[in-house]
Amino acid sequence: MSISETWFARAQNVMPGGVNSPVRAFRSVGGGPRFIRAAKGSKIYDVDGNEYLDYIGSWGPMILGHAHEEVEAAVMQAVKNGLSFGACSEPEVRLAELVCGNIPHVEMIRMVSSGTEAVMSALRLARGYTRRDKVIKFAGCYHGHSDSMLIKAGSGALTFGVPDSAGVTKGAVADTLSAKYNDLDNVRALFAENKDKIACVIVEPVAANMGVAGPRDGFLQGLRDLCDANGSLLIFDEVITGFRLCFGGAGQYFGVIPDLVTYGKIIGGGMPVGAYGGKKEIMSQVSPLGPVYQAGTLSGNPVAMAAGIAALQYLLDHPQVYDKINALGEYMAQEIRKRTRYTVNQVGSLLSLFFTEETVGDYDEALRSDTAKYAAYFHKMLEHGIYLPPAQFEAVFISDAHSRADVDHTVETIGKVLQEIE
Ligand code: KE4
Repeated sequence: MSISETWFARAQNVMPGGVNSPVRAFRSVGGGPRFIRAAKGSKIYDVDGNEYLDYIGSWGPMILGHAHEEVEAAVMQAVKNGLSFGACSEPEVRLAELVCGNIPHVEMIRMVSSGTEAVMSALRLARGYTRRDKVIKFAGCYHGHSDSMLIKAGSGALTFGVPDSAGVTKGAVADTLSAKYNDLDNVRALFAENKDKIACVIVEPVAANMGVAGPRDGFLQGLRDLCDANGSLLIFDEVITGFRLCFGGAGQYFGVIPDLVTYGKIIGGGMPVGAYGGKKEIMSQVSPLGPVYQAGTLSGNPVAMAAGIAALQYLLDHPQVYDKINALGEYMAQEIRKRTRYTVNQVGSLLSLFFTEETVGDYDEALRSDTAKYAAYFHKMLEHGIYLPPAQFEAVFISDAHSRADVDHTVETIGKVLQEIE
């Protein structure tokens, strides 16, 4: 038995599925997860001493690579002053000023501790601000595990949401409507069917939880126009795209300005941080200033803030990081396309290889992928020391620590592996 297997056996005795987040259990690709003991740059190291070239980067936070000196130094320094005060502190103001001072459409921000918490709070704020109940999300987009977001994909555009998890009540999803990504007509129909009842549309401006599927030309602007025409708010869930496509995220990258944004991952530099923000007029509705309640013991935690400040400051001081990782993403996608007939979607430093030859622009199309083939591909790549997402419907994340040589080695291996599994 490998040491990872030994640890996984122990883990399953005391944690559901042996994990603290389902995707880590390798259930959609089979086999047992690797227990990771350390990471540095673009590499991770498991408890059996294996080295892997890592394309998960903790699912997005590690845009600068693992164990970045400046982020680690900032955390070590902050720790010396104590771990948590439950009181106001300078670091939370500094991180808020870094975001609001550099992203014009975020005039005010509230820190929380995860992307889920950011989305849950932003939805409550949109409902409180508009005094409307219904929200529109898109099939295949994931916005964390708050009840109202766990509805069956494609649960019928004109009917109530259907729970997609045990324990989520019909009532909890009754006001959640599911639309088709990249389909403005579908959204238009929802607005027509629910006149003056829709508080907001929440969207991943680049879908990355069905695998990567970018917005088709005009889609995001179309959502902006529909929200304006109907007095609804547009929420960009930028937990993945925020500070990744460019510092200003999808709003800046595509030139479509949301009313609210949610953040996670990169904003915490690898520590547990989420946030939601937007126009001051809307954010002023949040407690204690306004009637929309939201709170959190570890919100604005000074050690987590120190990591976020260091990561975002580095990105502001080194904008060339974006040129590099976005160019590497484009290069990797085009090199993979030379080696397969399967579909490769890429936006910036995010990409996915789908095991289908058809286009993938929405969830139904993503579901045409051959997930068994993906599983075989995943394990062969793992054997070659390349750690990809253990599920077809996730994204590859490229970091500033990845080199052109890393990508060349990866695409050559992909070429070989695809031949082996065909
Ligand atoms: P967290 O609560 O996991 O911090 O964020 C939830 C979330 C919200 N919005 C988007 C667009 C997200 O992608 C996520 C979480 N992303 C997944 C990766 N697909 C996290 C990995 C996991 O669940 O373990």
